[in-house]
Amino acid sequence: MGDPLKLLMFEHCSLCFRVRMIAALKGIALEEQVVLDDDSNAMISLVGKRVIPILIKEDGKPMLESMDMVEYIEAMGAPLLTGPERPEIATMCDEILSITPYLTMPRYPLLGLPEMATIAAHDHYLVRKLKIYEDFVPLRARTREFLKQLELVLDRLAAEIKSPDAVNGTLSKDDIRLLPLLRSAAVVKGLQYPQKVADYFETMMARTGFKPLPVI
Ligand SMILES: N[C@@H](CCC(=O)N[C@@H](CS)C(=O)NCC(=O)O)C(=O)O
Repeated sequence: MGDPLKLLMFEHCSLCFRVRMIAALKGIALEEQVVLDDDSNAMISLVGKRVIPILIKEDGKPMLESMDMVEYIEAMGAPLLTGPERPEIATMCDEILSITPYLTMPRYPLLGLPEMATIAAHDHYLVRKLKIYEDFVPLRARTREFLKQLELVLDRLAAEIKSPDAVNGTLSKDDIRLLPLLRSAAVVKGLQYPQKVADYFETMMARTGFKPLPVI
């Protein structure tokens, strides 16, 4: 037997949470290593570029692509993601993801997350993101506008949730796509999930054993 699986990750990263989620649901040991945002070398020295998540397999070899990591862990022991996938869920995940970064990115630096535990890492994150996004203060001031857009998608999602235990009734890759996005969006104070989405979010988070992120 080799070393346990190790995940290089950011706490706020929804792609990382896909991997943490499948490992937790399957009871597979996964060592979590949070990378400081300014520690590009931690990533580059392993895979030649700055990217997160990185899974270090039992043989010490790194693996990229979160869904490949999910499939790798899913192949261990009894299958868990046995339910059907529905294209409309993947499409709604894309729609959620087209809105949530405007709400979440300007909030993550305020949450005391371990990837921003030093002022250098915190500011590295800000400098990176402010190259892509509008200044965070005006963005946060537009919270109501983005929440309105998001709530329209969430209302449609609520109508598609078949069970609080699994979006399609039985666990599938759609749950791996969806739950991490709901975990991220839940950092926004004032966002009220429709009842069926709230039930799904709470049930699924409890199943993973992870606490939600702080809310601001
Ligand atoms: N397709 C890849 C995408 C990985 C990705 O885009 N990761 C983002 C973080 S969520 C990243 O590394 N961004 C560069 C950075 O943080 O500097 C996957 O699913 O794992």
